[in-house]
Amino acid sequence: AGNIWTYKGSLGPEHWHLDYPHCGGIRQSPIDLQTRDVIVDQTYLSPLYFSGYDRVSNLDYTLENNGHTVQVGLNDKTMMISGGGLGATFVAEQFHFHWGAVDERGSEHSLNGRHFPMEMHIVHYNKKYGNFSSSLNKTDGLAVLGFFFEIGRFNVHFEEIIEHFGDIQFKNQQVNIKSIPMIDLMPARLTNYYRYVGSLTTPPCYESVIWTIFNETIEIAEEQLEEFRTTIFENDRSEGGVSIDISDDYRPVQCMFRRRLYASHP
Ligand code: SG7
Ligand code: ZN
Repeated sequence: AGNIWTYKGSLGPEHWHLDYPHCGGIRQSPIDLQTRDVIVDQTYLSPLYFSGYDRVSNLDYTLENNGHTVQVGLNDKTMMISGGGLGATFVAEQFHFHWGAVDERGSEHSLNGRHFPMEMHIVHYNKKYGNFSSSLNKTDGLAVLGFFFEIGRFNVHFEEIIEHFGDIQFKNQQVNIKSIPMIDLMPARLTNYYRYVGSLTTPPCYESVIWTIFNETIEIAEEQLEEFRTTIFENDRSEGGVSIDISDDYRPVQCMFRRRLYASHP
């Protein structure tokens, strides 16, 4: 099996399953969140409990261009989530983004068929497996929190990330940045969310993710989104020549098959 994949062309999402068989499974992500079909369970889907999300951490964050996304590594493992029907404690490992070349697309999940210009994923691993890589392929290994973005006011908190994009323009570049309280990067109201079981949205597409997608969006200015679109490239600096931007790094929505979508709110 090869170990390269892309979002376009002959190594694109329609072909991932050839080298990564899990990508052809029946619990894949992302999905279209159809609010008509949700099962509302306000007792089970209580508000999540966030621990350490309101503090700066002792260690810097690691901002990285991995050729598929902009990723921020959370180096001290002090942020955790529990409750909200997760059934375990999950430790925050990293967060990253999926964005479009234009405002009409970019998010991986959609809400009643509507896509958003960007989506952020905070990836957590199940504390009982001890670390991220041991959790990757376990049924209850990962919990990812998803947030949609909408174009709006300038977001000072995300600017603390965006202002370093000049140092990670090319694949495999990374830079340490000052930690930011995670709560500052999230919407104010976190009580309303959708829940379903799914997968990693990139190869190897392991079906190991409990997905939580929040109803409230994050505001970001068009000019800030433009920085994602125009300054982050999928190629190595050494390749020279024309640079290809990472925009449209989203997987198309997958079939629900027999799964159910749950919501914490009517
Ligand atoms: C992004 O999405 C990266 C990946 C991540 C993948 O491409 O952030 O992270 C690493 C470490 O390469 O894969 C295993 C993993 O976290 C898929 O994550 S997602 O399902 O939340 N989109
Ligand atoms: Zn993601």
